Amino acid sequence: MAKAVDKGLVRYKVIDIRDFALDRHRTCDDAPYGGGPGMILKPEPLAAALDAASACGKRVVYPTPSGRLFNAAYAEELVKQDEVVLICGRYEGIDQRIIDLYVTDEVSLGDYVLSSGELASLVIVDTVYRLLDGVIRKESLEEESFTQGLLEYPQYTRPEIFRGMKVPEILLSGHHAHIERWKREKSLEKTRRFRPELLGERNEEQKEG
Ligand code: 6GU
Repeated sequence: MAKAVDKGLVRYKVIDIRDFALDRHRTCDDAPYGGGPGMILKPEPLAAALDAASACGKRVVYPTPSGRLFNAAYAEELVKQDEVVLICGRYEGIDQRIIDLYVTDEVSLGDYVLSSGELASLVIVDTVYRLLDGVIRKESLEEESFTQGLLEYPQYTRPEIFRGMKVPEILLSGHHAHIERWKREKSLEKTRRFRPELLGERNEEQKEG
């Protein structure tokens, strides 16, 4: 991403909510009302930090395991925004009133729990910035959208023989149509093996389309 920043394609600002704490200990968390484990980020410092980011009226994304699933289609939607505010939660989460007042999108990366909202936010940032015009070659993105719905086929580079293992003959043949068919077959094989539900979804789409 540093390259994209140097090229002027992306700007980012990191805000430390502790700078907006109200006491001399710079406290930003407290125990949950109603009991339960862990600590919750207090609303006042977070609200002040969001105001400093002029969050009102902007897309405000809160990465949380209890959100909607993050995927490529959602990343395509985010990249259209001029500005996105990401809230990095910690511990058990943030006060619900911050969600009610500021958050437009609650987004989960998958069915597991990360301790760090920072890490989740960085995953989202990384997925979105590379979709900006000029960050990566158009062909790479087109290839991705072409294979969308299928997993990537296996890739090889030189040398032709590595530890006795040879690159599939067809990739050396120069026969473009055969190579494309091979890639598609391998993609299908891999998808069937690791993500069979994706093939189901594709069939649904084809029926509807
Ligand atoms: Cl978005 N945040 C955290 N903390 N854990 C997660 C997640 C997000 N998505 C999956 N696990």
